[in-house]
Amino acid sequence: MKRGFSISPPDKSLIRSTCPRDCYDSCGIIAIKRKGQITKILGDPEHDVSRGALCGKCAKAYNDVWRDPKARLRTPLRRIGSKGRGEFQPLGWDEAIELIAKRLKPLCRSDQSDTIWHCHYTGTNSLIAGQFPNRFFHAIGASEVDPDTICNQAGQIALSYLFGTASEGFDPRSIRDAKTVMLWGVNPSTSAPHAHRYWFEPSPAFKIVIDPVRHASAKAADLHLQPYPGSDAALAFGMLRSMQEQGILDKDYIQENCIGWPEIEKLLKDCPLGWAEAATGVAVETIQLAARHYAAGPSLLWLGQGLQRQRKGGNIVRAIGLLPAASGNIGKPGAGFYYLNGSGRKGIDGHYLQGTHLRQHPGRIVSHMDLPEWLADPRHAKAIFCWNINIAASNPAQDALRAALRRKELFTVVVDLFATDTTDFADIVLPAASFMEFDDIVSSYFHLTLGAQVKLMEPMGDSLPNQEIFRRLAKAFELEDPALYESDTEILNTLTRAAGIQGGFAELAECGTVPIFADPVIPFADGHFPTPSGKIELASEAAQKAGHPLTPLPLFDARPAKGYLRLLSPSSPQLMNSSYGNQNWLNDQSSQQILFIAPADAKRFAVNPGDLVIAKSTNGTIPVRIACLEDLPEGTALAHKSAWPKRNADGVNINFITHSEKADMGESTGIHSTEITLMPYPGTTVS
Ligand SMILES: Nc1nc2c(c(=O)[nH]1)N[C@H]1C(S)=C(S)[C@@H](COP(=O)(O)OP(=O)(O)OC[C@H]3O[C@@H](n4cnc5c(=O)[nH]c(N)nc54)[C@H](O)[C@@H]3O)O[C@H]1N2
Ligand SMILES: Nc1nc2c(c(=O)[nH]1)N[C@H]1C(S)=C(S)[C@@H](COP(=O)(O)OP(=O)(O)OC[C@H]3O[C@@H](n4cnc5c(=O)[nH]c(N)nc54)[C@H](O)[C@@H]3O)O[C@H]1N2
Ligand code: SF4
Ligand SMILES: [Mo]
Repeated sequence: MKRGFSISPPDKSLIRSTCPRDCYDSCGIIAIKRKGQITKILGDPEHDVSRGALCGKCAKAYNDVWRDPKARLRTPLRRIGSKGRGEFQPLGWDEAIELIAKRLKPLCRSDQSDTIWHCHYTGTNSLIAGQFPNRFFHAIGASEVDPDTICNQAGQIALSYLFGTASEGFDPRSIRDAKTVMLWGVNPSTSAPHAHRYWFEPSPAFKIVIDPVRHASAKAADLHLQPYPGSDAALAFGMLRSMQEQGILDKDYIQENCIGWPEIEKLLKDCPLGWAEAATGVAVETIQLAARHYAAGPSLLWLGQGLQRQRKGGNIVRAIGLLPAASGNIGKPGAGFYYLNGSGRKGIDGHYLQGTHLRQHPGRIVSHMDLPEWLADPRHAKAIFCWNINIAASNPAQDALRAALRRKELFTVVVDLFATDTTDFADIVLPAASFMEFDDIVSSYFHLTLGAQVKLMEPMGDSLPNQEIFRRLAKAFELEDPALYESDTEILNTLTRAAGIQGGFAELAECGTVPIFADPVIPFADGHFPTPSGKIELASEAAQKAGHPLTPLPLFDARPAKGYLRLLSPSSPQLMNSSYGNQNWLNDQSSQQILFIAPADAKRFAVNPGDLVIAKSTNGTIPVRIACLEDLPEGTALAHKSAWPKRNADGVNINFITHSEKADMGESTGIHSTEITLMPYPGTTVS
């Protein structure tokens, strides 16, 4: 497994590590160290994904704000101004931990530990820093904001009804056997730049992209289908109907592996291609062509996470999931679908990592979409911890959320690397060490690999890795379970050995990244699916029992009413969610929220590129700067997600107008179904 590189001259050393951002790529990193100091962070030239370069955003930030003592939080802080203003004074760790324990231990003792909330996601996606703190919250019986409801839960549930799991995706290496690759509602050119450049773009397979936005991955495709947002279930049924008409359904595969096909066939009667065109805006011939290429296979299908952040996102993913089943594009080389690749497949035991066994007094679990309401209620919320998350930038319906965070009695603790919009609301801020400052493991959710995150430098100031912070809290809370104090070394070795790396973490660190399987894995090759019936459940009684339709349905959203635009707010190429929102070069460019619209819509609203206008939704209004984009269909607006509101000239970002309406499954976000209208900026004469 060894991969050598020369280390010379003697004052210079190279250290391998892995990028732990919430990103499909999981790039390999090389740190150059001279005289004990990191001088440069680069992409590892020998790494299969990064091939010598990190993405632009990390290449900049890891050599700038992430290592800049002036930008980083270096000591615990205690609030001295009013909530939201970000005025603090420094504290020592002992004092900070004691203040928290003093305030919260009485709640635990008086059976009110479920009024202590914790809210976390993937600010760092490494295994220990990303999951160990759950042990503390399980042990005290805290309530949890259901993490995936901010991101991808609807799709997970939809795919679980069909296939029994959402986390056994295709192995990206199987692209070598694929004749067609179809990307549906995912934009790797932004959200997985290396997968776009080295995996998708150069593939000789026939490439189909289905996305309302003609982004760079769509431009690199052989065929781009540009449906109206929220109409994809109708498109999937249109493609199925076309396969039926062309006689290219895989009836043997359906017969052997699926239950519920007769119910789908009944639905297909009402899905003529003319109807699909009217519902989706995609021409009949294009639907036929896509259906032909996809069904012929072998075909890979990548279902994006953007796709399911829709009002009917669960139904959409479930409907698209019919395609690999009905065309037999599963369980053979070069075929399969992908949404997420879970670390469980690599031998990682999530229950062990998170200490599920510690959960003796389960608190509540509520959706991010309901967070403002819960936080606003003094009976149910007395305290909240936010760690690995920046809710005051990235959650929808900011006005309501911020009003709740401003509540005086809500004791708020925020753990982060930087002074974010969320730390501004904290009573106590705890400084986290960055991924460069401790060892950990990165389990890619695209590639079937594990990567070593290796300590490159000492923690900045007094900052500590998440896991150490929660060990200290456990001690102050006088908790006894040894799992709360397990050392990093022990966990790292347990995890690597469970994944089959016999030399433990040291061996992984030497290699950088290792593939867990020597050859491309073909999921479901044995025809067994972890559903109640063991087959693909095109019709699912489990779904029906949970209050959903028995099968996916050929539904599509109505177009926005006259004068309204559907707002998509996906990943920005320059930000990682809200991370890097404090890079100065970014803020110089985007100090006002940019709203892209189609030229025809600019004409309709009588606005010009560069105009400042007010964008209004049911959740509020913000000033936006108009830009025109030919790549958008009429009636659709695009604004990238999660710039730092406080770095914006107006103190806002797009999430001040996105709504918190839930998708149809998993109480998950339906953020891309927000509708907006445009109004004149006060003092201007836009019509
Ligand atoms: N409008 C709109 N909004 C969206 C979305 C959308 O599509 N549209 N997408 C949503 C999605 S998919 C997601 S995942 C969310 C995520 O949104 P965010 O919560 O903004 O996610 P990140 O920026 O990845 O990380 C959050 C914080 O973790 C911090 N962090 C990094 N490393 C560490 C560490 O080691 N310890 C600690 N304690 N903190 C660390 C970072 O500094 C950062 O402030 O945004 C959601 N918001
Ligand atoms: N640069 C960068 N990379 C990131 C992130 C980031 O913020 N910046 N965030 C990370 C995170 S947390 C996540 S979850 C992933 C998400 O990455 P992706 O899975 O790529 O998801 P998004 O970027 O949210 O949106 C992808 C596409 O979904 C499309 N879409 C929206 N609605 C519909 C619809 O109704 N139908 C169809 N067909 N398409 C639709 C949007 O137009 C967009 O092009 O990216 C990760 N990578
Ligand atoms: S954010 Fe993604 S693309 Fe950028 S360096 Fe990290 S893993 Fe690579
Ligand atoms: Mo996400």
